[in-house]
Parts: sequence; C-alpha cells; structure tokens
Amino acid sequence: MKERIEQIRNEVLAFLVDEKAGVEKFRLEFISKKGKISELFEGIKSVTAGDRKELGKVLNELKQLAESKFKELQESIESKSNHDLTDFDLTLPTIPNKTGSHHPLNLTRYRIIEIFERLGFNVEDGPEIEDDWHNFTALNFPENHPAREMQDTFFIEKNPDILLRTHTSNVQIRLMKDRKPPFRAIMPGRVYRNEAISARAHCFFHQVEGLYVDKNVGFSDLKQTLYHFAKEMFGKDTKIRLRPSYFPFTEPSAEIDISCLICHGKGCNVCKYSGWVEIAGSGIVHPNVLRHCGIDPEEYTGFAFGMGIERITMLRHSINDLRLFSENDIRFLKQFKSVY
Ligand code: FA5
Ligand code: MG
Repeated sequence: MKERIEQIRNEVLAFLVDEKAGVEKFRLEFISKKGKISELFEGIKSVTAGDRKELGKVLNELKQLAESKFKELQESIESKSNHDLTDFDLTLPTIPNKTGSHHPLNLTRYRIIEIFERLGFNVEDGPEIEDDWHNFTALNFPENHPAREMQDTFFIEKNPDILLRTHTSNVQIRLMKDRKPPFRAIMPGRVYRNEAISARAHCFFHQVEGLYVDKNVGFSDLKQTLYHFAKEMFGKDTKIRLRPSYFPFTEPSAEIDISCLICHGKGCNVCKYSGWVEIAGSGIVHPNVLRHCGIDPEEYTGFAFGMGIERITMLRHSINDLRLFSENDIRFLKQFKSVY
C-alpha cells in the first residue's frame, strides 16, 4: 500500500500539461471520484486498524498535494493562453495586400466597349493569325496593293497565304460571312505591321473595329456615331475632323482626327505639331465587301471604322511615347487604376 501511494505521489509530481485538455486529464486520473486517490481511500478499508490512522494521514497529504497541483496546472494554462494573445498586437495595421493595376490599354478598351455597348453594339472576336483572303482579298485589296508587300505585313515563311493580321478588319469579314445582317458590333484586338518603331508607331498595336450594317445606314450615321464617341471618350469640348481618305474596303472613306489633348493645339510630337491626332480610319462599306460575304448591297448598306487603342490612350493620359505600353516598367504601370 505504501509503495502504491509513493508511486502515485511521483506520478502527480511528474505530471506535465501544455494544454487545457491535459488539466482535465489530471483531474480525472487523480482527483475525481473514480480517480486513483479515491481508489486508495477505498483500499484503506482492508488494512488493520492500527495502520489505518497512519495511512489516512499520508493519503490526505497526497490528496492535498494533488489538489494544489491541479490548481497550479489550471493557472499555468490560463496564463499561457493569455500570453499567446499578448504576443499579437491587435491594434497594428495589417500588412497591405499589394494589388496590381489594369494596363492602360485595357482601361481604354473597357471604356470603348462601354461607350459602344450603350449604343447597342456587341463585342466580337477574331483570329490574329489570318489567311490572305480574310485580311486582304475579301476586303477588296487589289492583287498588287502595297499593303500586301513584305515591308508591311508579317507573312509566315513556309506559307505566304498565312499572315499576322495587319488590322482588325478581318473580323468584319468573318462576322458577315458567318451570320445574317443586321450587324452592330465592335471588334477589339491586336494587330501586327512590319514598321519601324517610334514614339507614335509600333510593329504591334491594338485596334477596335466597328461595323454597322442594316437597311439605310448612311455617312451621317457614321459621323454622328464617331462624334458621340469622341465626346464620351475625351469630354464634350473635344473637336473632331474628318479628312477624305482611301481604304479599298470603304467608299467614301475618311480618317478621323481629334483635337490634340496633349498640347491643346500648341504643337507637340504626338500631333506632329498640327494640333490634330488621327485616331481612326472609317467609311461606308464597299459594295464588293458585302458581295464577298454574300450580302446584297442593294438591300443593305453600312459603315465601318478602325481605331487605334494606343493613340487614344496617349491622348487620354497625356503619354507622349507609345513604347511605354510594352516595356513593362512597373513605375509607369502602377500609376493606373487597380480597379475598374
Ligand atoms: C486601318 O487599319 C483600317 N483597317 C481602318 C479602317 C477600318 C478603315 C474600317 C475603314 C473601315 P489605319 O492603317 O489608318 O487603318 O490604322 C487605323 C488606326 O490604327 C490609326 O488611326 C492609328 O490610330 C492606329 N495605328 C496605325 N498604325 C499604327 C502603328 N504603327 N502604331 C500604333 N497605332 C497605329
Ligand atoms: Mg491611317
């Protein structure tokens, strides 16, 4: 009996806890009614009356020891969990979550889409790797047109019928061939030209094509649509200018200039010191183009335009070199909105 008491005494002394559940385990094992110490008290009944007094005293001491150890354990766990909380300063600000920003060309693209969607235009898409027919022939380019020559177009070496599209006008053709008129769509995308890179021109850039084909669509619809666009995009004081131009796929054709928002007419490198910046080519869809797509030009007419996203973004943000758009300089990019 004495040995058993000594053994349990050692167990009590050696008991270690590092969490709340351990304290409860200690209580069940030693202090509870079914615990080891109660068991020992039960055992007292079987010893002689002479030893009983002595044993009772030792057992009571063990019981007190276990109870004070229990208190100690409880307190140590409690102060430990308080301590865990004070390890954190809950008043400190959190580490800022660095979010990226939208690329300025995307911000312009979103805005263009927003403006035209309100006019009932939907957004269409087409391939960047294109065949000669969709990029040139269907668009009424004559067989010997200079745009087909090597200096303007990136051809695929093994197959000169395949090229990187030089404009988004190929999507007009795909749309009109695949579906039935009327059409009212814009078609944003990347285009490629074998051109020298400068502050205002790149060998790859972005365009948004527009196409509106229905009965009785005329030049006044084109003019009013682009006028509305310029005011929405650049503010109501913006002036636009239409210059007669030539595209094989439109007749008549016009290039659209807006008043230079960078120098306000004083002259700068973006407007080539003219006070005007060309943002788009446009015109009335050539009857041959409609015919190539199986649309009767006697029944349907339409207008089309193709605008440069880089040029528009330069004007919006007073950026005087479009090379900044593709250099991925974080100091440039982080100046733009992170939410749209
Ligand atoms: C075209 O590409 C015609 N497909 C536009 C068109 C569509 C006319 C539908 C009629 C009907 P252009 O080559 O002018 O046209 O280019 C259109 C716009 O793209 C230009 O006004 C300019 O804003 C932009 N752009 C042209 N070349 C570059 C370049 N190298 N770098 C950046 N932007 C360019
Ligand atoms: Mg042009």
